[in-house]
Amino acid sequence: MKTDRRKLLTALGSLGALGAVAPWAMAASKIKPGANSVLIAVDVQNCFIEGGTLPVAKGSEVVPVINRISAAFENIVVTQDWHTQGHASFASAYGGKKPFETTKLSYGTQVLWPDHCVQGTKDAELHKDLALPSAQLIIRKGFHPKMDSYSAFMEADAKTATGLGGYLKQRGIKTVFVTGLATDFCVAWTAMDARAAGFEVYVVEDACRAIDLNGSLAAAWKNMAAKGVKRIQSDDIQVG
Ligand code: VGL
Ligand code: ZN
Repeated sequence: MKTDRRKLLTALGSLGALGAVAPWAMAASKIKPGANSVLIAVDVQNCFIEGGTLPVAKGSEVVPVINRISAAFENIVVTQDWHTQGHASFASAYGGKKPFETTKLSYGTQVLWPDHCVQGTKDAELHKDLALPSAQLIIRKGFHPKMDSYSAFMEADAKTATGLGGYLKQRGIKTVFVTGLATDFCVAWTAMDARAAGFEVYVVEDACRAIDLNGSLAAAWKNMAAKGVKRIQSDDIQVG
């Protein structure tokens, strides 16, 4: 009886040891971005950070997360929301409209925003701590005065391409990891359009922050899941 018990304890001990090994063993199951993967850092600009014109709550928290995981990527693309003055997505362009109300434009319903990310302004610059020196392309979007572009692939009419899809395809990219601001607008639309263009798509949740307007965050995750976008955490990625 006594020895059986000791045997049992020894067996449990080995299980414990196995348990200790588990995190190491699990490293093998992390996602390792390959030469045909790209990291997209969406709109990590002053406008979307505390102190900017359209601040996303805790927006600056994405910066260290994106910087950290960037070491896992050979290919990096950065986007910038890049509006003309008096852009059609600005509430100020319409008499009697306030920010966060909507209006109908030729391509459908447009949320109206405070003036933000105007071309060439400090507000439209990338966050000073975003450290992605190996990024190969900066793609600017939303520059047509009468049309918005949340997505880095397709403008709001769903017909006008930014060129990013062609660029990535010509470079042999198959898998896209989306990070940045804001989860429920530019990140979500970029991720869904990447799927529509045939890429495998991951959104790195803790490398994004949301605006969350009238339930837009929950709706965005639902719509992304329906299109086959995979939701992961930065810790799921093998870095180094
Ligand atoms: C964005 C609202 C308006 C974004 C851009 O980057 O998510 N949101 N313009
Ligand atoms: Zn915008």
